[in-house]
Amino acid sequence: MATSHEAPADALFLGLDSSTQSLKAMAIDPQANVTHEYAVNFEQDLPEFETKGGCHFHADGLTVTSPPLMWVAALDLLLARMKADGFPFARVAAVSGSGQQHGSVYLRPGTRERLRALAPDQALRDQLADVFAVAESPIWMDSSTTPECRALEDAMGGAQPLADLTGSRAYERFTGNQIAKLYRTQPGAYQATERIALVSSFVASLFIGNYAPLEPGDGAGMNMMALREKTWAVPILDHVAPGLAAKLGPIVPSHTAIGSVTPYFVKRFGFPAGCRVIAFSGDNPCSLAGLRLQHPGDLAVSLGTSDTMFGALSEPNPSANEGHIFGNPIDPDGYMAMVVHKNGAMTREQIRNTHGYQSWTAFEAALGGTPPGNAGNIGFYFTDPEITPPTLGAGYFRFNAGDEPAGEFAAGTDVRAMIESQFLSLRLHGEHIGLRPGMILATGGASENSAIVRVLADVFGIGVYTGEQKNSASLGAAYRALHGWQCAKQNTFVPFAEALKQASPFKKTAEPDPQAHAVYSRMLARYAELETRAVEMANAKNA
Ligand code: XUL
Repeated sequence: MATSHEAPADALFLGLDSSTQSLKAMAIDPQANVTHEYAVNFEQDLPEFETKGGCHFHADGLTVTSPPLMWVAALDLLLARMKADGFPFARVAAVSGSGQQHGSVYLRPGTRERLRALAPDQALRDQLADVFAVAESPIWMDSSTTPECRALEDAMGGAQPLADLTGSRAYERFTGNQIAKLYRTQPGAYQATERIALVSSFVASLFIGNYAPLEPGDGAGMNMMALREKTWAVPILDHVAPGLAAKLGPIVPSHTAIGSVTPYFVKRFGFPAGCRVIAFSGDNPCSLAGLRLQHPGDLAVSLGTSDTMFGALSEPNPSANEGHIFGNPIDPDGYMAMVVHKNGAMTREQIRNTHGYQSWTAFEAALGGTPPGNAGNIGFYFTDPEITPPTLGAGYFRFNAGDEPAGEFAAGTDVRAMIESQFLSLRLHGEHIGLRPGMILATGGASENSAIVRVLADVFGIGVYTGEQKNSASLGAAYRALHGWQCAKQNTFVPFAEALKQASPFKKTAEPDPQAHAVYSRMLARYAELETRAVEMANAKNA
């Protein structure tokens, strides 16, 4: 079988990441080593768009948008910086990209022709300022579409049937609900739209000089794609707005070469004329690629501001109560699932500070000084209303070994209850949607704390690998450029692991203790019951 050796030794594969706050580029060589990195920060580098962290927060407290022209201007600036730095565009064999999920771009009739005929002596922003039917794109932080969400679930027979069909119940940020709101509140703008793109496919459109198709990784974040068939769910489109299918265009497999870079990029920057563009995907799917979660059961646990667990799976089990299932961007027959905890790092810091620990070392010593299972003490720590499990209110709820509410825990008990609770919740809710780990890759700040990683290994009963992989979305986009290029070259699907086999392996940093794991497995049913009570208590605080 042909391998990545077939790429010319000096070939580069370029991955872009158009995220909430910045546009990044990362280039890799055929052995998957990172060779170049660049970034444009929207707020700092493009102050004329007057964003906070790339966003416009509206007065209603719910609506959050970004100007799509800013994303275009960022590409101008990024490529200009790369050129000024002497980046060897002529060596780029393929480009792919990542986009913040759910955000949508509304393009006027004739945009396709404008993209095809871009003048190479002018910036993109000067040529494309008037192609947007909607000047402010709704993005993933928007939560203004609750009426549309309830209407969609009602139309589809409930939240669970919608989840079964699309991979998620209705969520405010998901694009179908945003389109329904646009049609209701600005029907003229909807009618004046020829193509609705996601952030990912919009940036891809700039590169190919044509409307770019969607793929199932990002497409699943719209509440409109039939997850298993990877085609539009026609009854949903009919419900959302008239004439929608024509505005959305097709969905193609993620590894598809969707075109070559348009002459604009060849003439202005020196890309080779045959440089392939591989379908762009969402940032979570691209992170899955960037962390090389290439087999069902490969999971990443990202311990950051929010804690996220996501991974590859072959059998999706969508739930109306937790998580999302998306298409898998590196396996056309597979899926990826994701569980998000809002209360991650801030809660760890809160408990650390409450008990006066001056360092993470002291916090970890306290964790190490208490036994796995915490002598039956269990706590729930919703510093903010939680996403998984969904709560309306916040609060800390502690229970003793007799299942009675306990006001306070001693410091060490509290530290352990909080860490165990964070991981038991990931295990419980991950299992509900089919995430059963064969290996875990821990990333993010807290993955550097070995006592915390040890609890993670014990709760799941498997070894944990660590490998701080910053910018996993742009790296994943670069990997996907290499992978898609291989597939195009061989005219068939090449396993991602085969295309990336030269990438350096991650390091195993924790092995589970079988006895501790047995304690957690016994604890899980009780934990689930107490969680129901804690959620009721949190909701009552909000009532
Ligand atoms: C995923 C989500 C966020 C954005 C961030 O559903 O809303 O992770 O993708 O860019």
